[in-house]
Amino acid sequence: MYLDQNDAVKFECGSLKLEVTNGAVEVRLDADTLVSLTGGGEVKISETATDEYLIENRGSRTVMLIDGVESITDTIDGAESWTTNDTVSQTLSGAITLQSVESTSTFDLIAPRLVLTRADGGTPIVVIPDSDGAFEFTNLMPWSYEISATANGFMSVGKTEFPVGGSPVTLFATELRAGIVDRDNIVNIRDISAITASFGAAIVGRVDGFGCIVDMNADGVVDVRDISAVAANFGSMSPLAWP
Ligand SMILES: [Ca+2]
Ligand SMILES: [Ca+2]
Repeated sequence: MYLDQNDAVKFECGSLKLEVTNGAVEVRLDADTLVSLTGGGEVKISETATDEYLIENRGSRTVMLIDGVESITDTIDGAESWTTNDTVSQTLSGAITLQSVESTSTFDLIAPRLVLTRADGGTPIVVIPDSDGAFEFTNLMPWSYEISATANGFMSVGKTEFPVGGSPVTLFATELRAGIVDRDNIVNIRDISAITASFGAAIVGRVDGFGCIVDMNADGVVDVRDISAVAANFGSMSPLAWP
């Protein structure tokens, strides 16, 4: 795979030869490695052994080799050997808010989480947002990912199959909507009824005697703010799409 800004790239997969006549190019030599070459010139990359490459600057202009993870910037002068043992690093950031929750000091009770998974599977990466709702995933390998934002009592928000590539990715800020009271995935009359039954009650831990989450905004009391937050989402189903 390569990203070519000016169609001046030739890439031969079999012999792993890359030639750049000018402009900037990023090329993924294998699934784990991304090399950024910036500047003009003519560059040839050839595989000299398994996971070892020879990069030759054959032009008259300076060519920079940027190693992803350690941010090494090297000027290629003549030829340089290079291996693929480095891991590339990229960041994905964004911010979430929770409907009806004015103070993020209650985040601990509500436990929002961001879960990131490679689109082709693998172990999920879980991040807890900061006290202002901001989150960041670091040291990501450029790949296609899926993300889900979850919080107890709130509908999840998810985004599928989006790329994280050569530059940092910032997702749109998103609000998680209230309504997962009885813990099924649809907001309906049973959820409203459960909150109404606890109206005016002081609640510890957001939950009533039946295990329903009735204090949506985790302020310790069940009142009109909790009911109206859930009623606003009547008929909605979790998960919702990330904007
Ligand atoms: Ca429900
Ligand atoms: Ca409340």
